[in-house]
Amino acid sequence: VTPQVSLLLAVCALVVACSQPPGPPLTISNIVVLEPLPGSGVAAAYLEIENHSDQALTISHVSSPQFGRIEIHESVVENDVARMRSLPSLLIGKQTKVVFERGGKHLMLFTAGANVAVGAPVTIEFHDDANGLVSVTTNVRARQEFSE
Ligand SMILES: [Cu+2]
Repeated sequence: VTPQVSLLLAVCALVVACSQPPGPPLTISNIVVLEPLPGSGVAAAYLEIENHSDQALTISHVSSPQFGRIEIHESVVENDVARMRSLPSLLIGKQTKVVFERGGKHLMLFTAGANVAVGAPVTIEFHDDANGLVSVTTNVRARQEFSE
């Protein structure tokens, strides 16, 4: 192999590496789904969602086979009173991570199915406005287990 050929091979390897399809544009991590409040069928979830792409993405809809409806909520303090408001969608800037945590953004999961209990699997599906879908499955956690 001449030096020219090996240089050419090295360049090809670089080009291949760069042209490989990127990973998924959206990833979900550190997801925690807390058991529904007793008798309410309403659960909360916390997570991190990251947009690895070079374009902003909008989460337009969140769903789950185990719940009737999921809303994106944000806790805000107005006149010293903590309130939650529902966000119709969530814009995630390019190369940006959004954290859902206590006292901030969270998912509110309504109308839990009969199988939703501590330890049971729950799948949550995040739909973006570019027809993307990211699905993540985790097990329901006990509230006391997660309290600080
Ligand atoms: Cu809420």
